[in-house]
Amino acid sequence: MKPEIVQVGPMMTHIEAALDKAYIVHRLWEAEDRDAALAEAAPNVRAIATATGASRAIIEALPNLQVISSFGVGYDSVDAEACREHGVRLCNTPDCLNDAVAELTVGLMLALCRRISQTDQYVRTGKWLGGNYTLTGELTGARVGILGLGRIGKEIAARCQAFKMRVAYHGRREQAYVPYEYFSSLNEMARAVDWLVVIAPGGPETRGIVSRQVLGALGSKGCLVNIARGSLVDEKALVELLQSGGLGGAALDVFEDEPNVPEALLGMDNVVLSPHQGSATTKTRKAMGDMVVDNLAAHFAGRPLLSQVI
Ligand code: 8YV
Repeated sequence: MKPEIVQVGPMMTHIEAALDKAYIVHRLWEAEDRDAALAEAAPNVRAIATATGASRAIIEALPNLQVISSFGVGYDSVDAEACREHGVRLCNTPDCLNDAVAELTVGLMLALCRRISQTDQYVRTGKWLGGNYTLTGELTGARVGILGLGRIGKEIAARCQAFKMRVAYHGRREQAYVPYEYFSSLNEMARAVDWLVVIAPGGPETRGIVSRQVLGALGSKGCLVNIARGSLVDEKALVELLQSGGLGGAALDVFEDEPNVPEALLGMDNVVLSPHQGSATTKTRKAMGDMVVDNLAAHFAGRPLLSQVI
């Protein structure tokens, strides 16, 4: 008998095909009456596969739930507290996306600093024929502060070093054997750097930590890069400081209310916008999907999970 699982929302084709092979899959979004479908399946369901999180309501609707396999390294959309309370294991898809996310981070920094979107438009619209584009900034020699020197943060740091930038970091604690300057205060780091790169996990603990004060400390020449979660940044303050010139620029892959982006950002020249593309390469998303499937397989075979967070 195949184990029964719930899939909360659509996932990549290769994931769904692999799930169908191994499990009876209840695809909630396809049901006419989602709640009725969930209630009917509930007694036999032992796992959830999801790319869009799992609420307390769904976790508590499944009395025999053992494991949640979540797509993505960040699992802030899964109710971790409810998992702990009900003894549900939670696994994510770390590491396989480190390079893709780090690569896009540096790409966004280059795009902002060297005005790549604007210069592309400059050529396409024939403006070059009328004269050269204005001079831009440069990453070389600039100072970057990384908020969250975890696995992805370290890949970003290494790439920044390759660009001859000076790297510092802030996190809950100083790390041993890390060749970058540590700031115990985010505010002080923001004051000291030209670029602030946000790559700490989302969730209640980090909500709003890139506050108006931190953005103000980064200052009129400073640039913010957010490749983590919109929830870490005070988006209202960000917009206001960009408008007033209190902050130099921003490169944003994530937003508070995706896919909605504050209207005011759309017309700004000192802003680069990206639609949550950090891990969105064919290669990386395939690897993440495989990990969702492999974590479930490990669970049902009684082997250790590949990446257990709870
Ligand atoms: C994905 C991400 O875009 O891994 C993460 O935490 O934010 C991205 O890799 C996201 O998980 C898509 O569901």
